[in-house]
This record gives sequence, C-alpha cells and structure tokens, in this order.
Amino acid sequence: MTTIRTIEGSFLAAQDARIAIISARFNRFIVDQLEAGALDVLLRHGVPQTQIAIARVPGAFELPVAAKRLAHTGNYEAIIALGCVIRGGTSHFEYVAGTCADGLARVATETGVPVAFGVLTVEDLTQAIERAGTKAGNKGADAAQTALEMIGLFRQL
Ligand code: INI
Repeated sequence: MTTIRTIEGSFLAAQDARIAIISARFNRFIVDQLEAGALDVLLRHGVPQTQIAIARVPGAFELPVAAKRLAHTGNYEAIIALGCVIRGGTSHFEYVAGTCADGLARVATETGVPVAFGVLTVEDLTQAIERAGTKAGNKGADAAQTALEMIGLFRQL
C-alpha cells in the first residue's frame, strides 16, 4: 500500500459549491446547449440553484474580463466560461479564440480561482454541434465537471 499523499478532487464538495457560469451570446444556438450541459452536471451533483450565478457577455472576446471581475468578487470558488468561436464565420477567429483562451488562463492563474474552459474553437457549425450535446459529448458539461473537481481539490490544499 502506498504512503504517497495524493490530493485530488472528489465531487463531494458540490453541495455547497459556489459557482459562476459566464456564457457568450455569440453563436447562442450552440452556447445555450453548453450552458444546459453545464447546469445539468452541476444540479445532478447536488449544487443548489441558489449557489449558481449566470452572467452573459456579448462574445467569447469578453469572457476573460467578465471572469476576472467575477473572480475578484470572492463569491465564487470556480468559474465556468462558455462560448463558441467558429473559424468559418470570421477572419478574426485567431484573435477572438486566442485572446479568449489566453485571457481565461491568465485570470485563473492571477486570481487563483479556477476557470474551466468550456469554449468551443471549431472549424464549422457541424463541429460545434457535435461538441454541444451530440456525438462528441457536451463541452459545457465537461467544463462543469472540471470546475467541481478543482473546487474539491482546492478545498484540500
Ligand atoms: N464571438 C464569439 O463568441 N464567437 C465567434 O465566432 C465570433 N466571431 O466569429 O467573430 C465572436 N466575435 C465577437 C467577439 O467575441 C466580440 O464580442 C466582439 O468583437 C466585440 O468585442
């Protein structure tokens, strides 16, 4: 039997976890499905509705600044960022997707509040649909699971 101390998050903390979701309105047809997937995971793990806040921003580009503001409130143990950036739709895909990913990572490391990355960065609408609750799962649900695991981990550190 190992004597190595292993620290990992369980989902037991969920009952009193305080979580913020930020959803981008751009490509809302897809992001609504990510949000539904995230909420489904949180509620089925026992997070009370009263412990969840949802903020909406115009697009994925605005997710980092909203995440930073929410993290600084001190009210949330984790943030779930949801959005969908589709390359086919824009020439500035790289700017929006890259800035969003870099910004969210920076918010998490600078504030110490875990930010789960539930932002699809895809080539076309088909790929987005596949990741929003059809054959490739639901990345919003995955992000919610990540948030719960990180909360469980951080409570032990
Ligand atoms: N925002 C997205 O969330 N997804 C996109 O695919 C997208 N495209 O294609 O441009 C997008 N653009 C808007 C951007 O996030 C900002 O809201 C906008 O530039 C105003 O700052």
